[in-house]
Amino acid sequence: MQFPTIRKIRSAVLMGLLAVAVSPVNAMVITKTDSVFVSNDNSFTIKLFDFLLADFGGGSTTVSSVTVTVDYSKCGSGVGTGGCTGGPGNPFANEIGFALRSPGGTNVSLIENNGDNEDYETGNFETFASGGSNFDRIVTTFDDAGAALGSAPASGVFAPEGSLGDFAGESALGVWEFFIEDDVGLDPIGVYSVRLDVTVSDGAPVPVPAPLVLMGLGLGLLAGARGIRAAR
Ligand SMILES: [Ca+2]
Ligand SMILES: [Ca+2]
Ligand SMILES: [Ca+2]
Repeated sequence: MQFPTIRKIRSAVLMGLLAVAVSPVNAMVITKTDSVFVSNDNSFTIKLFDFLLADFGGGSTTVSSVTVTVDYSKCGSGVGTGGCTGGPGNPFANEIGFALRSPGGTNVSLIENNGDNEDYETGNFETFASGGSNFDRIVTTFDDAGAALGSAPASGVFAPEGSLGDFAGESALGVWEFFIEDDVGLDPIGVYSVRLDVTVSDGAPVPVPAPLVLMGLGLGLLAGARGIRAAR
């Protein structure tokens, strides 16, 4: 029997290292949905999402990313549990404010307005313009990787005004607050559901205990030796 060449040994060591590098990241997504209809007109609502220790299955509680999906209508006349009611008119989408606050107290604006309650928002401007007609059952997912927000509500995946990445590294455990506002009288907003998807993760490949690293190297060497035998 021949000893493995230097090249075979080198590839065997690389295989061992690869076995370490592909160890999976310990990540999971926790989803909470509030489907209680609320309407606001010159008022606001705060929806609470309680993330309990049991939700994490004994895994990490550290936030790596967050997305928020909102099903809503902004109406030029009335709003009900099924959508806009009455004639279209101008729904004044510039009145909308959406923001998310983490259990740690970090605020991220999703849609900005420039009036009334500003405790949860971080800017003093209006995301959307006035004009158009009923924005009926708009379903928007806010995701930092989404498209740029336009000047009017639209269904799809959009990046929020603030960065949901601001929550990364915080604890997901506790009460998240979702802020919904319509800041001028007439032309109400109706919200049908709010869904939070919070991904928690250890943030890096799970550390592999030393014996497993050695085992990976050993298996790599074995495979290398087999390779030599097969080649002969
Ligand atoms: Ca406001
Ligand atoms: Ca504001
Ligand atoms: Ca209004």
